[in-house]
Amino acid sequence: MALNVVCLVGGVGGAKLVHGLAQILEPEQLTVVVNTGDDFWHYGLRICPDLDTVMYTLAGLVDPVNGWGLAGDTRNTLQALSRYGEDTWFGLGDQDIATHLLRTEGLSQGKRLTEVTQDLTARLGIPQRLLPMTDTPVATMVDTVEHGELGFQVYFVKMRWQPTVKNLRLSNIEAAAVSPEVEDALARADVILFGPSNPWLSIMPVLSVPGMREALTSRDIPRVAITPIIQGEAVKGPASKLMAELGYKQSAKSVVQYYQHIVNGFVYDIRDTDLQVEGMRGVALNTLMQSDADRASLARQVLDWISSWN
Ligand code: FO1
Repeated sequence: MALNVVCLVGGVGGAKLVHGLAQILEPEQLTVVVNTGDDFWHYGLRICPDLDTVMYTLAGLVDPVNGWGLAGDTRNTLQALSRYGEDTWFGLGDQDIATHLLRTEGLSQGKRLTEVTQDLTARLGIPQRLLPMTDTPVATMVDTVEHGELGFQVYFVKMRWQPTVKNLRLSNIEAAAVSPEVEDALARADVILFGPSNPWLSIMPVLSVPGMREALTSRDIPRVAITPIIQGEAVKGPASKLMAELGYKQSAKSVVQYYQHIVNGFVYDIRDTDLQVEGMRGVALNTLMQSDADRASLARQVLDWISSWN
């Protein structure tokens, strides 16, 4: 039986697992639902960093060092902007700008973000389905001790996630809805995976779309989260620092507890011990994906474990 897998993700960590899944599943078996809380307008362009990170990763075009942006890209446009005296804090590559131009053009023609994304992925030859979590523009706002409320990219990129986070808010989320494409993918899913993305910054926005929790939990199927935390540390990014600031203990166990009412299985790392949580299935795997082979291996082991459930 062909298994339909839906994977919810944010940026770099999630994209790695998606790449692993893409290596072992037929393209029509995989749908990726991506966080759009990080999206923003910059120089008149609509930028969707997490969608682009997953798209470039699946296309084999991603910058292998950063994990986002395009491999071999240049920064001539940014240099020209600095000549005008602009503070070029957001690292837009010249080729990356082509993506933002086409996306912005598509949106200005009245297309939905889902349609624009389908068009971009098709043109890059990506056969898997890549879906934004919603078509409505929403924005993760980060309330900080030092600077008050900041837009996500200002907090994350400009301020290098150094400010102390007090709270997170999703602007315009009340106007958002689950798209027909996400609804359909979830209705046909045999397994839902929550990628090793930041639960608060990347997955929480997805779960906050009105109707999303119901769509995720309406049927009794495996819903499995993969830890982004190994031995209390984030593999990449501010997850661990943020946990402490939001009052959680810095451990994978806090991630399980955060997901407790939405997932029924949890993949923690082999380096962590004693993480079995009552009422939830758990397994320890090597979740540190350092090579393409690691990605495929983790994806295979997660799906093999899930198929052993019944
Ligand atoms: N992340 C950075 O840390 N610095 C950057 O200058 C930067 C530029 C950038 C440009 C396009 C893009 O699609 C992503 C970019 N990112 C950058 C990554 C991105 O902002 C974050 O990784 C995500 O929003 C968090 O998942």
